Amino acid sequence: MGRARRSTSDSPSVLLIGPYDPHCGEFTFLAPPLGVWRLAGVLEAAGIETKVFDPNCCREPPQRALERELLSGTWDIVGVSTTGMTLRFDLELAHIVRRVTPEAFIVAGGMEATFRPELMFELGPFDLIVLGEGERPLLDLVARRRAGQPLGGIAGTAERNKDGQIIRMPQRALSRDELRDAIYSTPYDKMPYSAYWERLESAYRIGALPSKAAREAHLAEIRSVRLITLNYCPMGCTFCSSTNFLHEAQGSVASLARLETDECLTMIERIVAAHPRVRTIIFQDDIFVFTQDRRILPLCDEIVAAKRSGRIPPHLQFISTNRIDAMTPQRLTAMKQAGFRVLGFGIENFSPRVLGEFNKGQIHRHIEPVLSVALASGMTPFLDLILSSPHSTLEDVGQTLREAYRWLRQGCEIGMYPYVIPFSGAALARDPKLLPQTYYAHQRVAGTDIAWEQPVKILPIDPIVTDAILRMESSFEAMLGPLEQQVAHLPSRLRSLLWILCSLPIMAERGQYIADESEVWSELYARLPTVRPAAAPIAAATA
Ligand code: B12
Ligand code: SF4
Repeated sequence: MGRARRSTSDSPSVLLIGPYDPHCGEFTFLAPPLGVWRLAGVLEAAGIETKVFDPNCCREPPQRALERELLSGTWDIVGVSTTGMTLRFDLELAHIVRRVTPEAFIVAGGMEATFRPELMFELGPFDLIVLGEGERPLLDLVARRRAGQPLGGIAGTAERNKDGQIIRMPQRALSRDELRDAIYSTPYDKMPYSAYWERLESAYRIGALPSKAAREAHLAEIRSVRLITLNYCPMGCTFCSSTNFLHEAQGSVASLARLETDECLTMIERIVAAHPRVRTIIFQDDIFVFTQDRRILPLCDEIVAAKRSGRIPPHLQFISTNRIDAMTPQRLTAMKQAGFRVLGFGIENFSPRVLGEFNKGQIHRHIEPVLSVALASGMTPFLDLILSSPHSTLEDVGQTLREAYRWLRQGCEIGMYPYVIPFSGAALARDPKLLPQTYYAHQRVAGTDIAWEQPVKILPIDPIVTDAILRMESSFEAMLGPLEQQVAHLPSRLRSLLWILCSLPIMAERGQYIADESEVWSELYARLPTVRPAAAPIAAATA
C-alpha cells in the first residue's frame, strides 16, 4: 500500500494491523494476513490511502516497528485484526497504538472481535468493533469521517453507549458480486509472499537438505500463495467458529457465496503474474468441494486447458481443504490431473460416536474408500484430527490413535490436537453443560496490567480419559523441547507421530494397545534421519 501522508478531513488514511503471532510458524506455515490485505485492497480501490502492518514479518521487534510506522504518518483510523489464539498479542499492539497515537480512531475486527465485542471493549482501547466482513463497515466509516458525519450506528459494528451497554448493529453478509469484487481487489502484487518464502526457506535450512527431490518438494510447499474463493462454511461442526461467523454478524442465517470457475482462473492468473516463482496455490476455503458441487469438474478442466495453452505454468500445483463425503473417484481423478497435490480433510476422529458429537457423523463411511483412492491416485491426504471430545471414551481415543497410525504409515499427513479448543462462537464453546469441563488460561497483555481468564480446553467428561489426554499432552511437550533443538521445523507428520508415541504407555496402562513402540520410533527416524544420534534424551523424555 502507498505511504502514509498527512491526512486531511477529506482524505483519511488507514492503517490495518494483521493478527500477531510471536510463535510464527509453530503450528503451520505463516503467510501474509489475507483478511487485512483484502480490506486494504478494497479501501485503496475506493481511493482511501491504506497501509498494512504485518507484525509477523518485521525486521525488528514488531512493537518497535509498529511505533515507527505509527509515527511515520497521521492515521485517522487504525484497524486491529483479532483471532482467539492471538488475542493477547493483538491487544498488546492495540494498546501501543493508543499510547503512540492517542487521537487515532481504533477499530477491532476479525473472528474474536465479531464473537466477543464486549470483551474487546473491556480489554482493548477500541472506539468501535466491526462485526463480520470488514469491507462495508470500513468504507462507511471512512465516508462518514470524510463527510464529518457522526460515526455511530454503522451497520456491521458494535459500539458502547454512555451507560456502557454494547449496541450491535447487524450487517448482511457480502453478496456474491460483492465477495467477487473484494477478492478481485486483493492486492497480491503488494503482498510480501517472497519475504515469507525466504524466511521459511532459511527456517527449513533448505540448502542443507540431502537430495534435489526433497528440496523441490519443500519448495513446492513453501512457495505457496493462499487464495480464498468462499466466504466461510455452512457445515455446522460443533467445535468450529468459522461456520457461525456470518450468522453472528448478520443476526440471522446468512447465505454463502463463492467464486465461479472462470473467476477462480482469473485469480490464479493474477497470482502467477504477481508471484511468478509460486509453485503451489492453496485454496484456503473452509471447504473447497461440496457434495452437490457443480464447480470442481469444470474448474479442473479449465486448469488443465490453461496449463496446456500456457496461460498458467504447467508445474503449478494446488492444495485444498474438502469434505471427505464430497469426494468421488471421478472428482479425485480430475483433481489429480489438474495438479492437486495435497487434499485436506477435516476427519477429526475415527469414532462414529464422536463424529456424531461433532455434527459430522455422515462422513464416517466415506473415510476408508476416499483415503484409499486419493492415496492410490498419488495425492497426499492431510487429515486434521481432534483426539478427544467432551463425551469421548478411552476406546474412542484408542480407535482414533490406531487409525491415525495406520493412515500415517500408508502415506497420509496428519495434524493432531488433543482436545477441543473452545473457540468463541463455536457451539461447544457456548454449551453451558460443558462449563465444568472448560479450562482457562490466565492471559496477560504485555506492557499493561490487563489480564483475563481465557477458555483454552474442553476436556472429556470421563476423568479417566481426561487424565490420559493431559498426561499425553505433558509427555508430548516434554519430547517436543529436545526435538525442536535439533530440527529447524517440525512438520505435522512428525508431531502426530510424537503424539502416538506419547500415547503408547499411557493407553497401554488402561488396556488399550495402539502400536508397537519400536516400530513407531522407526517411523519417526525414517522421517527424521538427522535426529538419530541425539535420540537418547528424547527417549528419556517419554519414559
Ligand atoms: C487461512 C487460515 C489460516 C492460515 C493463515 C494464513 C494467513 N496468514 O492468512 C494458517 C494456516 C496459517 C492458519 C493457522 C491457524 N489457524 Co487459521 N484459519 C484460516 C482460515 C481457513 C481462513 C482465514 C482467512 O484468510 N479468511 C479470509 C479473510 C478474507 O477473512 P478474515 O481473515 O476473516 O477477514 C475478514 C473479517 O474477519 C474481517 N476482519 C479481519 N480482520 C479485520 C480487522 C479489521 C480492523 C476489520 C475492520 C475487519 C477485519 O474483515 C475481513 C474481510 O472481510 C480461517 C477460517 C475462516 N474461514 O476464516 C481459519 C481460522 C482463522 N484459523 C483458526 C485457527 C484455530 C488456526 C490455528 C490455531 C490452527 C492450529 N491449531 O494450528 C492456527 C493459528 C495460527 C495463528 N498463530 O494464529 C480458527 C480461529 C478460531 C478463532 N475463533 O480464533 C479459524 C477461524 C478456523 C476455525 N473455525 O477454527 N489459519
Ligand atoms: S470444521 Fe470445517 S467443515 Fe466443519 S463447519 Fe468448520 S469450516 Fe466447515
